Amino acid sequence: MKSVTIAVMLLVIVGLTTHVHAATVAAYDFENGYVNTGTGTVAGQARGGAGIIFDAGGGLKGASNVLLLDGSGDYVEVGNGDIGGITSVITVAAWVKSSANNWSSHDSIVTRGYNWRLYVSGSKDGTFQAMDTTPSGSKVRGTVDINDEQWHHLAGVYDGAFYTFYVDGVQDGAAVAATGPIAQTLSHKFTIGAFESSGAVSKYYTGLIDEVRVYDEALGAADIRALVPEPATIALLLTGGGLLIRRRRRQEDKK
Ligand SMILES: [Ca+2]
Ligand SMILES: [Ca+2]
Repeated sequence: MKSVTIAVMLLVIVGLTTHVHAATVAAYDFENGYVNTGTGTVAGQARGGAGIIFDAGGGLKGASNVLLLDGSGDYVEVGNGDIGGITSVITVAAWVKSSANNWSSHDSIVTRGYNWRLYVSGSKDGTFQAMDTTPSGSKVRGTVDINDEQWHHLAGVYDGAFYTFYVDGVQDGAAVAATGPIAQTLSHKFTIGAFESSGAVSKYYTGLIDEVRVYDEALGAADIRALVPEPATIALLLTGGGLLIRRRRRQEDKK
């Protein structure tokens, strides 16, 4: 019995440390300029005075180079080269830090125009949306204030049946049911920190952005949690896993 318990605990640990299997189509970490370290190869182009600075991190995020956007014409333009094939499911994630965004104008974090977008709306909440999904205009909105000048990890997922939103590795708000394919309008470009549709750029983000990720799969809750390497979270999970195993053993003992 003891060996079974150890084996299950090892599985839990391996599950926590194993990298996500989904294809990371876009990965912009700003450690070597604007290169894409995912499966895609298109480097971003800094526009409007966007720059990269070293940031000491804070909260759950470690220190590293990050994108600095002044809210006045700054963004990173990528285009559609790497991500044209994302048609049915998607995950978009990024770290953000800000206290200065215009929520009513839907300032943008990571977008491909109206094809899909991670942005801010409502009362300072993160929002994720993909177009052409049914019902029309469906989206998921978080409830956590991400406009508090702290680093937050955001992730929006569309799996063909639901939109789900995560803040700092934890699901924020209820999942929203939706179906159908993701829009593929080529004139709406992949951009970081702004929104581009048919050549017109708007909705500039003000603040810091790092570790931008676009996956061509719908990541699950455990995958999202693994993107936020926080010791306390992992300890909590291990405790949870241990409790689960003990409960299961108790149930087995009763049989
Ligand atoms: Ca970085
Ligand atoms: Ca500027």
